[in-house]
Amino acid sequence: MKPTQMETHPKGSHARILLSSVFGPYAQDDEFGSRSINPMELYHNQVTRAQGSFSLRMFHRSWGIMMIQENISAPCSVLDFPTRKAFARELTTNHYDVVGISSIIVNVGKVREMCRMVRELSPDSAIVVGGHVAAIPGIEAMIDADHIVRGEGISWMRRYLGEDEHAPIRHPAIVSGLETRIMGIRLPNRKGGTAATIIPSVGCPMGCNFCTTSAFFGGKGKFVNFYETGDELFDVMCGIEAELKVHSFFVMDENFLLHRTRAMRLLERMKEAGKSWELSVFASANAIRKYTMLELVELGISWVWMGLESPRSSYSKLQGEDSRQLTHELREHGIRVQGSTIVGLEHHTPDNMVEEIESAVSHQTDFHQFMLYTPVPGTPLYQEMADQGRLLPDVDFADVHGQYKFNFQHSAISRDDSKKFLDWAFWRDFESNGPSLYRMCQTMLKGWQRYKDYPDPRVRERFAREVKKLSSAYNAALWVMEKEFKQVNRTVSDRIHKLRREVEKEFPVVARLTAASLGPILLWSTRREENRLAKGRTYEPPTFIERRNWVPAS
Ligand code: B12
Ligand code: SF4
Repeated sequence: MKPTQMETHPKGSHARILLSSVFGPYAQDDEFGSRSINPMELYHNQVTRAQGSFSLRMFHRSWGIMMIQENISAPCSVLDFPTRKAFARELTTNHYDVVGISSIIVNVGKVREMCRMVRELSPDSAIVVGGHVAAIPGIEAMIDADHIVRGEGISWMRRYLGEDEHAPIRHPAIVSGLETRIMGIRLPNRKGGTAATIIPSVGCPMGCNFCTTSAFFGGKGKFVNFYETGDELFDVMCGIEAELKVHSFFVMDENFLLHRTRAMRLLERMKEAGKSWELSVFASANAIRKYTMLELVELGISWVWMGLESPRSSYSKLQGEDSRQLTHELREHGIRVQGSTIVGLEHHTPDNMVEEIESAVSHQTDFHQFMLYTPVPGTPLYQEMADQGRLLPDVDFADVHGQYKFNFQHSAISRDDSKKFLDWAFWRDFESNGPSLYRMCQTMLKGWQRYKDYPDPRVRERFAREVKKLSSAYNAALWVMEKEFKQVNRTVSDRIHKLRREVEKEFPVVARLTAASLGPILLWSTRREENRLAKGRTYEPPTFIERRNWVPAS
């Protein structure tokens, strides 16, 4: 039974819905497609994974199903990060008319198993599968689902339940990161202490040929906007600020700064209302260049995730940009930069790969993500590789995530070497630039020094808020990093020392006191963590169950 065309559920908005992410545990090798190299952690998976106990560890909820739940009026449970047992228990203790499973491509094996479980434990339920997994060609034959949903899911689910698909989008209050830990310490879950996630749109109109999010929501020239204007966005952010008591927002929009009119209207509203917000955004270099540094700073941009593809590659976002200069400038203005570099582009060879990685590392970003060039199902690149017969047969989808080995025949680099280059890139960035936490401290201090007397009180307040951490706990962390990094790279350790002295000059009493009191404890926890990691310690997210419009089954 594999109809994918639209039909309305007979119970409409009275249908009882379960929306689930795929089951864990995630950070281990198993037959369902979990891989130890592919944990459910943003930074440790693809950014700071070579940084040992200095790696930033945290989880992020499955926002797609949270958005869908918030925007339908049917009784609905969201089950996030279940175990197989928890999923089975939920299916058997509550009767569901519809079971929605959200997944990305790597987890297709888990989707298959979950569909099987639904058929066995809740045979009357209709199964709906959505998220990027739906882009796999021939998925209909791989899993036993009733509906496979490609693209935007809120409007699909509203149509399926006979609701108004064009109704305004309500935004759930989402705490961005969970169970953050670094240097062996789990940070306390203080209300308002973590950013809120805001999702203004899905997709990206730039349409780079390898880009899966762009392709999934329509490709070049297309994307789905949930909030068109700065006014709408401002209102949503005010609501979430009040509910979660946050000043900081993780803006989950593939290219937030590209939409200048919306961003500038948001800035106007922030100024009128005296909002001292911090925004972490994804943006391409040419979109960033549409703003002056002061505009970015006043808009509260404090962290930018930016593609830094090789200057020799053909991706339009870097044309004419000197990305090294831009990175430097942003950091000088207190804006943390997370660079993103692709390893194994078409023009890469064993002879130029080292030089290309060195060029990426020389950007001296705060964070650096490296990813293998990967044709992912649903993208133009995948089609191209398939047409050229270059996709490698027998590569499990569970291994197609860009952090392991090529899934295609590269013209010059072997599959095994792709992993070696990728691992080396992470290591080289860590070794020559130091822990990301140290680099962030550098950027924070620069921002504070430049803007502490700025005329706009919103801006002063923001930098003062950030620097509070630097003058206390982060200075203790600098003391530890300086000590521990001596064994890795003495020059970097000396640089950390210099930064610590500068911090202590700005904040002579607090900074010294915290380094002296908290430093030794952090040193102990860092070393303990290093030992645990060496013994194979991994981390898993907790399971969540959240019900909305809920009525117990009769
Ligand atoms: C947050 C995030 C994560 C979080 C975890 C989220 C989670 N709980 O699963 C973390 C950081 C841990 C993570 C990890 C990984 N991620 Co990730 N992640 C994202 C990110 C940045 C945001 C996802 C999001 O919430 N988007 C906003 C929501 C609204 O969109 P959405 O999820 O697509 O949902 C919409 C539709 O897809 C649909 N939909 C979704 N689910 C369902 C369910 C039903 C029933 C229906 C009807 C519809 C539907 O409706 C939603 C609303 O329109 C995306 C990039 C992006 N911009 O989307 C990458 C992304 C999803 N991740 C990706 C990848 C590859 C990974 C990793 C493999 C890491 C890596 N090496 O790159 C790991 C996998 C970890 C694992 N073991 O599973 C890819 C997926 C590629 C693919 N085609 O499958 C993406 C697209 C990034 C990219 N451009 O490459 N990720
Ligand atoms: S600019 Fe970034 S998000 Fe947009 S299509 Fe290119 S890679 Fe994807």
